[in-house]
Amino acid sequence: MLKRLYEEISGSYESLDEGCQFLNFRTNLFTLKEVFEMPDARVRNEPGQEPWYVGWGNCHPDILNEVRKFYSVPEFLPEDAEYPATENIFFGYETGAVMHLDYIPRLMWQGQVKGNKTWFVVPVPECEHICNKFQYYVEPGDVVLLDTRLWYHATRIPKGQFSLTIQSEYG
Ligand SMILES: O=C(O)CCC(=O)C(=O)O
Ligand SMILES: [Fe+2]
Repeated sequence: MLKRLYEEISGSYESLDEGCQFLNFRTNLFTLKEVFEMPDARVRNEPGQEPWYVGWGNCHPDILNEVRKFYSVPEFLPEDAEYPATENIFFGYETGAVMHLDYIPRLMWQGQVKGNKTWFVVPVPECEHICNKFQYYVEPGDVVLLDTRLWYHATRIPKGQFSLTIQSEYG
């Protein structure tokens, strides 16, 4: 469905050149178009294929509207919170996100839609004397709230599993 939306809605791929970030982590695919055009066997992570894992900002208003028909933002977020007009999608197999900090203006929430994932969380050096690293495992339906600006984070998906996540900000 996502592939069809990006192919049919004009200007959608271009939105990624205009401030909406594409993250390829360890994957050798450098644009969303390349992701949607990879061979079927690799899409399904068949034996012998190289696993892929990517994320991007879904900030084209028409595509965001379509995708939001399938979920709503977590109901327990503060009623007076400010939300950006974009959400991020992360999906793929196995490798997950490399360890990083986010440079974002607000706090983030992330809903696990499909598959399971382990998060590895590490404090910034300023907090190492009292903060400990930790990890946790999420399943479909779990929502993560983590200040990803203050905690380094990486993710890993169990071998052979596909993970799909919706992530955005509130503040
Ligand atoms: O879901 C992932 O694999 C990484 C997500 C992430 O980096 C984030 O939400 O800031
Ligand atoms: Fe992040």
